[in-house]
Amino acid sequence: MKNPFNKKNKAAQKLLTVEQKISRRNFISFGTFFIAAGAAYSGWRWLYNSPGETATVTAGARAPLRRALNKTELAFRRVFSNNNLVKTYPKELAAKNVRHNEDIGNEGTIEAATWRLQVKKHSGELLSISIDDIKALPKTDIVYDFKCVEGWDQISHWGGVKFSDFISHFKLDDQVKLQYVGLATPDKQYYVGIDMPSAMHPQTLLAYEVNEQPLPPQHGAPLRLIIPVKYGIKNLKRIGTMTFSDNRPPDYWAEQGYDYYSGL
Ligand SMILES: Nc1nc2c(c(=O)[nH]1)N[C@H]1C(S)=C(S)[C@@H](COP(=O)(O)O)O[C@H]1N2
Ligand SMILES: [Mo]
Repeated sequence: MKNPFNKKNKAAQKLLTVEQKISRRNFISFGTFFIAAGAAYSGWRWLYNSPGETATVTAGARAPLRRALNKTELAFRRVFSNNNLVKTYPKELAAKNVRHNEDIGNEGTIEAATWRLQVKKHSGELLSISIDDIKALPKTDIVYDFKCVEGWDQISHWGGVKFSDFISHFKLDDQVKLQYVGLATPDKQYYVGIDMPSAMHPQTLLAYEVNEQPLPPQHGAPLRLIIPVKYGIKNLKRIGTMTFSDNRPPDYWAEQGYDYYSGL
């Protein structure tokens, strides 16, 4: 029998070159892996040791992370258009048991009959609007995939008045020339700031229904924000006040380090 490792054996030589190739490839891929892992680790160390941002309306994030978030916001805002609609679904696909998340500023129940939406114009002038005033406006429904930053999503069905219809009905057109709208719960425990283009997006609703039924307390009765172009954190439940400004309004989760824009 021939010695397969005999150098004069051509087949054996081929075999050896294949094995050499494999071992060279192994060396390269492991090497690349260790270099990449090392780079990832030092990148993480760099981020971890970098200073926190100066607390303003956003706080709690490492400065380089906040810079990156602000850059992605600019990129998002450049491509944002009110003609880009979030995907919608037939209502049969909407969840029957709508998931319920956190309730900061939305604990217990409040009396819808005495509740008022307090709209504070930039001039300081106040409007006080009842839920019946809002329900008298044309109703819009939307069935879309609601997304929470915590990693769950659910197709759900909401009904209410389009934010833009609300604005024109209550003659707030001069207010929406400002850059932001601020919303807060009546007790001011939860609050969000929304850039005006997103607020005026045609799918943004002041919602008072879920699955064609009045909103139950845990979903923000009597009125909540449904803003499909944003993550769940911006969809404030139990709206108490609305303000308009050119500065970013305070935002509960942005103060905890989350992205201010939180766009989808
Ligand atoms: N007032 C108030 N609104 C809120 C919250 C909150 O804690 N308080 N949580 C937000 C978050 S993180 C999510 S995901 C949605 C959840 O809405 P749901 O309970 O109707 O599913 O509400 C948003 N609106
Ligand atoms: Mo959320």
